[in-house]
Amino acid sequence: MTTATVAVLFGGRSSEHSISAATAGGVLGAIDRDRFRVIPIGITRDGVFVLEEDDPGRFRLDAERLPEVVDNGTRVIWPAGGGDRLLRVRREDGAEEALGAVDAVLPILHGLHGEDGTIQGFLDILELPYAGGGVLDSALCMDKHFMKIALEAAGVPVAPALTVRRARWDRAAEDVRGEAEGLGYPLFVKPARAGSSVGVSKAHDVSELDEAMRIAFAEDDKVLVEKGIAGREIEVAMLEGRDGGEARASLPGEIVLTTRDFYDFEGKYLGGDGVDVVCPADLTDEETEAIRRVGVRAFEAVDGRGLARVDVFLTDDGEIVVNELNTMPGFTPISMFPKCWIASGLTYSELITELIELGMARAA
Ligand code: G1L
Repeated sequence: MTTATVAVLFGGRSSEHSISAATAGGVLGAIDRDRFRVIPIGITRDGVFVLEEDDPGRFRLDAERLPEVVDNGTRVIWPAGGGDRLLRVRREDGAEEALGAVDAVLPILHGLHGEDGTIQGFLDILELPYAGGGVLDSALCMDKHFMKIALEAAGVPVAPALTVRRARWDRAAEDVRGEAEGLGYPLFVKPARAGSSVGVSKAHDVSELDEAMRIAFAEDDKVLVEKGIAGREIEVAMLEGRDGGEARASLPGEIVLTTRDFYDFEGKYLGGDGVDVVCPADLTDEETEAIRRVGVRAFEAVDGRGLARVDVFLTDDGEIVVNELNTMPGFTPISMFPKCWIASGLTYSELITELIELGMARAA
């Protein structure tokens, strides 16, 4: 078997720096070492690319301290472009060393410069193959306003919503309150471009709307006010098709809330208290197939590449409404995306292999 060299990129200038580092630790531990030689590249909170040790244990989440990429004095030197794939490192003493030709990059990054299409564009310019979403789907899905436009245009059912810019809220809040009333409470108020439920809250009536807007505007100056859809929260994991074939949908999973009002940041990352991630979800065969079809349509609507998690609501009437797509879903073995593929017959290691191979095949 030939081995490919994979640069694993993690950390970065994001509030989820540590989640990214801990996820990378898990990936370093699970990646198939018979097939891949790994070059771990950390990005500090200041945006410096440093060469990391190839040690999965360094970035464990269960430690007392959250894992963190620190400036160790090394500097990663990216290839020069034009087909050059040689990655190098400059050591603290100024000596430069070749690390090898990179066959694929695995970007495990969130937020700013992570999942917004910018790192993907950087890698496109360097002509380095990479796993996961491309420029367009990443950028589209980063912005809930534009994601919804793409889904609606493709005829994919989404929750009715209005987009409110800060200038309008400051100028004409009363008009916005009226339009919100028209959508009908409860409403979800979300920053357009913050990930992982940060700044999201639920307003049960107009008295709660102003506070929800204040919380959302603290994260972004564009906010979505969305009709709350009563239903089960079902998620389906998408993988790009192989050899030009149709995208593949996993068995759907379900976010089962036990004590929380909705699946917020704390529920997602800070312990499973009040939330269960279940896959496969308890669904009829018809429901399962309908959800998988919606997953494929949503993935195609945003020109999905590599992977995406498609989150939907399943209403009591059996209606499927797409809530959102996430091109950088949680990716520890207990996160929904891997869980769904594990339930569908892949191992965590095989899933990593598949994502890297899809990236390399796309570039070929
Ligand atoms: F494998 C992919 F597609 F490259 C990939 C990369 C990153 C899948 C999922 C993720 N997820 C994350 O990076 C994160 C959610 C852990 C970022 Cl904090």
